Amino acid sequence: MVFFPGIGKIAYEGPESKNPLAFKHYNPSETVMGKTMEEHLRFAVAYWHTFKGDGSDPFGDKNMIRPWDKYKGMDLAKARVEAAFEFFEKLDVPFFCFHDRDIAPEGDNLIETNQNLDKIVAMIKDYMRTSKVKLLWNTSNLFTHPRYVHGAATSCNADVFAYGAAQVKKSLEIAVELGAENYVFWGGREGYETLLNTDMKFELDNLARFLRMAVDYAKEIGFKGQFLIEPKPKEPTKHQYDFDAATTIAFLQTYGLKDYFKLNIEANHATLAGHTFQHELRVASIHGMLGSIDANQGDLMLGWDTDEFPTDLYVTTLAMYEILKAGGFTTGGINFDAKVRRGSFEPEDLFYAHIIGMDSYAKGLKVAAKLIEDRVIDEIIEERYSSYKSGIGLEIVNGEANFHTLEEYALQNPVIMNSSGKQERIKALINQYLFG
Ligand code: XUL
Ligand code: CO
Repeated sequence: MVFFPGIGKIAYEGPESKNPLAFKHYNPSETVMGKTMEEHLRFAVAYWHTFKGDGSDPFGDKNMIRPWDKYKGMDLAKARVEAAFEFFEKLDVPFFCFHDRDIAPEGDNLIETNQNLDKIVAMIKDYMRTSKVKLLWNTSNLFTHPRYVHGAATSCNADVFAYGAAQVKKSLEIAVELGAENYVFWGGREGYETLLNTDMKFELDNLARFLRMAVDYAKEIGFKGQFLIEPKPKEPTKHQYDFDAATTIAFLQTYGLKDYFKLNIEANHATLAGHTFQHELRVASIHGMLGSIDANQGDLMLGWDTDEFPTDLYVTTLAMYEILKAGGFTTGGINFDAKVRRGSFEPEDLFYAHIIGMDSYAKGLKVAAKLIEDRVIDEIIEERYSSYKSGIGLEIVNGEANFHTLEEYALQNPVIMNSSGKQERIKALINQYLFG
């Protein structure tokens, strides 16, 4: 069956095109800094928002028009796979991502649930044989089912810990089966609602135990992909343990797990944590832990995860700047953890949303590459810290200074000259690169 009739392959038509179903900036084969755009950006469609999102919110029932909705149960799961691969091909996107429960429904027990998964995984594998689309990452949904009310690895109930472990075990086997390039841990309900009933230290110890078991099992079954943790500060819990990049890195370091993980940084999670996306990318990057990104954007007027498709060119440019500076993606990529608005309920809106997201990142990539090639920001930074290149600054950096020598120096230099940070001048430069 054709799920998106009337829509052909989305082609690159250039910045002047008036065709809403064409790329204006994303030209997969165009080379930027020695790699094609397709290789740089490694776009992925998020299965949950695009093929399961129904538009429902706390105030309204589902309203999305989806051609696969006439099916039920496993037939619906199969129809979604068909629709997904049609969508991937038409959009010419090289990757996708899913949670276990996105692709197949839960059965009456774990055995039945895993049998459902096996059927759909076999079908996906079959599609992947003839398609160029690969699995950027998969993950386990350890938050929707009522059993996860108090979390999974950090639940107060050991039976829930065990069930979550069984679920991740199965997901890792699926990751091997489908050749996933990464496996993501987003701490769904790993956090707390109130410290009055929470043993925080014990829950963190358990989270580390859980992750250690995952590392061991991945080794046992030969999973070669990269483990990623996706920080988020709140929602659904009041306080999520993987609050932000710095907290997550400190946690991994404390428990001796740092070498086994990188981070999947999500734009909207960064802003919920009170950081810019660029900040979170920089923190991950300077610790050598920038793995992948979930590309979306929040609404600064709203305090929750709105998961909008990315359209803000300033943000996409600075994100691509950080990613290029970190050496670009290796196993990671750009996953659109984004959903169309409730008002955008027609199937075609799924295409418009991905096109603007892909174009926004393609434009961001081009501008960021130009900023790097012209050494615009590099020169500003070099100049700004130049006092550490010689004299007393170099002595500090080389470990040749101490409080005695620094006091002696300060006594001889009573007049200190500072230079302007030139923030407005720098932003003007970036605007020139963005808008020509
Ligand atoms: C939730 C979120 C998740 C993860 C995968 O805010 O971002 O969809 O990306 O579990
Ligand atoms: Co996400």
